[in-house]
Amino acid sequence: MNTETILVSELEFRKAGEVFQAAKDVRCEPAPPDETALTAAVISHDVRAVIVGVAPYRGPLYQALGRKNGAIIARFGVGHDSVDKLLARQHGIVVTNTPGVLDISVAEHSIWLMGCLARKIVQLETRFRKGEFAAEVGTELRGKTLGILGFGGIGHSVASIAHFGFGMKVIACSRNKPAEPPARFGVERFTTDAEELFRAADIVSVHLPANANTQRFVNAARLTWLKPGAMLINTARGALLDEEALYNALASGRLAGTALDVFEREPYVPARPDKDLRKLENVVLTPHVGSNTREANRRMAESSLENVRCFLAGKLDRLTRVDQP
Ligand code: 8YV
Repeated sequence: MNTETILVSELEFRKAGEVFQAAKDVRCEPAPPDETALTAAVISHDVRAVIVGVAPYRGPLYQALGRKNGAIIARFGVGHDSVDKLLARQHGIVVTNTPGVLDISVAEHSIWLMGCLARKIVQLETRFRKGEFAAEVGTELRGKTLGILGFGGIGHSVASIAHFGFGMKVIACSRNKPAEPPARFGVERFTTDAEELFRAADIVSVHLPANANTQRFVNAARLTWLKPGAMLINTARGALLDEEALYNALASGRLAGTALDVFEREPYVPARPDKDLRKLENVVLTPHVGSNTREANRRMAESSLENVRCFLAGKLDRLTRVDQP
């Protein structure tokens, strides 16, 4: 029997090469992530399974995979806004993700960003390297209110670390009532009303999924609900935030600081050249690395590969599917 080939987008292949190379029952091949090149590779290798990162797939890939009698797009990661589920269904393609396995990594990154903002680590370090030995007054986290917008697995982990580790008061907001009591994760107040969260928080950390309902959820109007001097962190998706409105809130001094790991356009391109977040001092920026740890990369590789293996074995009930409406 021929060993089935799975195409893995290059960055993800590099992140967990040891997992993909160790697979013996399937042959994992790195492939370029952009849609045109990946589509060409799907056709030339005649594959029905791809493992992909966050690059967007809008059309040709589905047609190419749809030529097979059943195919799978397996996300290496949890967010699946980059995959068009409607198109996938129309072409008989299953879409899966890897929930849970990266929660701790993204949560820890959110916490490090919060620490950088609270103690102005980046400004201090930048000046230090320029030869200045100049202090900045920071803020303690203990007793401050952290608003967690979006209370899934990552939000749960951030809440636990912030409350049980730093003694923060945590308020969490989600459209859905949580399955487990929020107090178990250190949440003092749970609400379905985002305005309540924005008005109460000293720091807001965004953990919503990106979809049609959450597009630019953090917009100019909602930013005005924040207390003067509040801080905002986004490690979820750039699409959740209006970057121009955020720039204005920071430049006017209304917000004390922001830390972003995700952007409306990646690699980052400012919303407008005169609204470049990189020009502001009170901003900490990282290049979408929240989940990028050795541990989470390995788990995402194993989990995405497991989805593909189950798909190929016809065990569809074992998949973490996200293509259903
Ligand atoms: C990427 C992410 O999947 O899980 C997500 O939704 O945004 C990331 O973890 C990962 O970086 C792809 O390599």
